[in-house]
Amino acid sequence: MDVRDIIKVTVISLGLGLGLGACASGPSGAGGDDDTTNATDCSALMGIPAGDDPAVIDDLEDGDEGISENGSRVGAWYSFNDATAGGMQEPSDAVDFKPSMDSACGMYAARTHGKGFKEWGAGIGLDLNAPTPAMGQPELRLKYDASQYTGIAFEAKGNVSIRMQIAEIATLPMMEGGSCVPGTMDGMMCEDGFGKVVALSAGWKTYQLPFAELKQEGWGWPVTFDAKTLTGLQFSCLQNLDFDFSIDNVRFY
Ligand SMILES: [Ca+2]
Repeated sequence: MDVRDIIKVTVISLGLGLGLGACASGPSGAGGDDDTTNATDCSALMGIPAGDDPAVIDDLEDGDEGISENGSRVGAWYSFNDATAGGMQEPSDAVDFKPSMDSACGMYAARTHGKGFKEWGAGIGLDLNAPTPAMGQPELRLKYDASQYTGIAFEAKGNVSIRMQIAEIATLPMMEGGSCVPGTMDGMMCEDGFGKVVALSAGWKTYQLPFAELKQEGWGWPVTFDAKTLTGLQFSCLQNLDFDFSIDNVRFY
């Protein structure tokens, strides 16, 4: 942690302590970073506690793996990867997801880093409607109606490009609660959700992705995007990368 970070942390702490917009240093910033012109405007994001805004999916500020329990959503963050032998990802997909203390605004964000994945890569995701199943029942991902919204917004930073992808009933395998029958050939796979690639940078930036701009990649069953049947979101990077990226303030807009 250099001096600038210590100053930042102090500003954040003061901002939180006083109930003011934390890290609201404004577009001019104090650090002289290259990204200040597109820097995240925390003053706009910190004014409304996540629990009071039905559009906020999660700001990570409760420090746990569960998303914000508002907007009738219930689910958790998780890590995933292509399971290459020797691949390393933190947080591991074998344990409950843990937020990191390096945030766009506030205290916590969802960070993942790792290397050694050679098939298709790794990432982190969250479910929008996955209630804890009753004893003995399978864990299913249920649909969430987001048709009142235009798209997904979030803050992110990192050393790679990531693809934000939406899971919906039509791309979710049947065994997980979807309607997709997994095939074995190209063009007949499940989980080819609608998404878009964005290039990240070293400083936090705000990304806003309208549903209308999202596309499937083409290796799975072609389906129709239906904002009434979303099951989750994923943020992933490709294979053969030494990756480190963070996501915060995931929200509908
Ligand atoms: Ca946060």
